Amino acid sequence: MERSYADELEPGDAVLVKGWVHEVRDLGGIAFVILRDTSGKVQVKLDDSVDDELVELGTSLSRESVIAVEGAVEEEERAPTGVEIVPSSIEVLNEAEPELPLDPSGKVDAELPTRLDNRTLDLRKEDVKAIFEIRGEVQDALREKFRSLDATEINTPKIVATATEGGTDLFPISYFEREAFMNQSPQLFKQMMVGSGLERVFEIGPIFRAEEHNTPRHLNEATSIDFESAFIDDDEAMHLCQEVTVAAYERVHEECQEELDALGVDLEVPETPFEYLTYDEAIELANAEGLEHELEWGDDLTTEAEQALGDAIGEHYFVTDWPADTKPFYVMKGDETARAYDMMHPRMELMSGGQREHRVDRLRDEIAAQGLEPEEFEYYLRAFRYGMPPHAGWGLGLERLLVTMLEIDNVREVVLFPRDRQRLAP
Ligand code: AMO
Repeated sequence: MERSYADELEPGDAVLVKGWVHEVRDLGGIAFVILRDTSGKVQVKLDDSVDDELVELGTSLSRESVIAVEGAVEEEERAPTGVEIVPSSIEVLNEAEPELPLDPSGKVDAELPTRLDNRTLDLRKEDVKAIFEIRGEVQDALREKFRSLDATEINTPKIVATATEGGTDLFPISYFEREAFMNQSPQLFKQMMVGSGLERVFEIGPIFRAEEHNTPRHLNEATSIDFESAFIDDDEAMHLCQEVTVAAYERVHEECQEELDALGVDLEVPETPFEYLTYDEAIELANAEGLEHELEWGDDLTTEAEQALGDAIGEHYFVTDWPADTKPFYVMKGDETARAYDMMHPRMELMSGGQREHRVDRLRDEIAAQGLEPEEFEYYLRAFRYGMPPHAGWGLGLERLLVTMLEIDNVREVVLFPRDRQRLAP
């Protein structure tokens, strides 16, 4: 018999359902096994209309064992889903140990490390599962949006020869007889692609950062949504980031109501256009809010400053025209400022990007000015010698997009198996 799911059972059906034992409720004289599958839960009734052997088997099942139940679906007003199954057979496919490391019904809270150590059990909880359903939906929405913008999806190498985002948070690995690194971002490769026949590209993929400290917003392996396009400038790039962000919110708003309910989130699609502040305006506004550590021109925005700005603005916003020294070599620079922009959520930075330096001589000088060896970037610089269009792009953190959208405190919550200073398995 073909398998049926818990959420599609109609009175009168003869069905086979498969899933986990969520709970056994023995009320004496009548008992219920609550079976849970990916679609929901259904009650299996064990009373005197059912074989004694089946009642005995059903009431002795350990929680979270995997079972297959065949039987008849009957209407039952008092059942949570309005129906119940009267079983003709129950087969134990896999028995769970009686002591569970955490409670998948969610009635008893567990600490995050316990949950991450037992992620499969943790993901049986409705709210945790909802996060990853939404994460999948967001990635689908992003791909659809990028494709509607004529961007080609690319996959760039994750084992690389050079750093792109500064040398301190780099993971070295041994690559046969040479030293190599885990990629900090697809930056150099996505730029090379806008000079190829592809012109406009995106990638949703892992980035690796050797962050020394555990924080609720940093991971050592994160997922970056990267975009890069030939023949656009900073304004258009920022506008596209806004559009892509809103497309993700809209999809979740339209398609994920059940998941949002499970998380208790009342999602509002952000209002557009997002506000634009220059860096100068941002530090002035932040200082006016009364910071413990006042910002001086040239400082990066501190967490405290980001919070003050977020409180003052209350919606997504961009910060543009950063001091040249705060930005990497590949961003186009004027005398004092860089044509760089960040997109912020009131809680934290979500995206960084910039108009890129496409003039090879200046790019080489910038690499050297940052204390790096231009020779090591020859593979990248070569692409700029044979026709590189003006271009711009950005990198948006998927985990930060999700935690801000879903009002979650810690980025680890939205990663199946997060990597941080302490955690390398599972
Ligand atoms: P940046 O280093 O600012 O820029 O990264 C872009 C965005 O990626 C996310 N992110 C992270 N999320 C979690 N944990 C981390 N350790 C982490 N590091 C980065 C953030 C951040 O805003 N190449 C440029 C982008 C570009 O210019 O196109 C870059 O990597 O949300």
